[in-house]
Amino acid sequence: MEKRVLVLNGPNLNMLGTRQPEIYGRITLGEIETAMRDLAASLAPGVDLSFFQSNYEGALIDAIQQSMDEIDAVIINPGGLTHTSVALRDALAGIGKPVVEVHMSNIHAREPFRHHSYIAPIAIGQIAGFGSAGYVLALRYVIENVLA
Ligand code: DHK
Repeated sequence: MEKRVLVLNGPNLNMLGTRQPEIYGRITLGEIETAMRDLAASLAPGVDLSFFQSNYEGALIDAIQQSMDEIDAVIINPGGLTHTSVALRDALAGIGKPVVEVHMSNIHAREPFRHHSYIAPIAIGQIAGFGSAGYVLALRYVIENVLA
């Protein structure tokens, strides 16, 4: 049976490519999505990826709730909501699906307010600091260890 992975990106990640390239690099979100699709196609053609980015907390929560019956795992970079959103954490915990948290930058090496994640305790794990490779690593993990 086909497996589905929801890939969520929170506020400001639509600006990847031009936003603070010294921190986030020059790759765009579209290019990251292509790299993830390429990995899925080569590793697990039966795995379907759906992508959603929003600058709005509620829109992300709606997307999580609306897809809950159709997905097998979530890969999420919550952006700044990582450090603020109990509601996003509750939504992810509430659907009972495996979650992998991704960050482009090493949040633990940045400002102290970025060191805490509300999402990390309800995630399988967190990947931070590997730039766009983190998304691809997360997908590889999900395909080989969660969906297998
Ligand atoms: C992205 C953001 O937008 C920040 O608010 C986080 C995360 C870090 C990232 O590294 O991808 O603090």
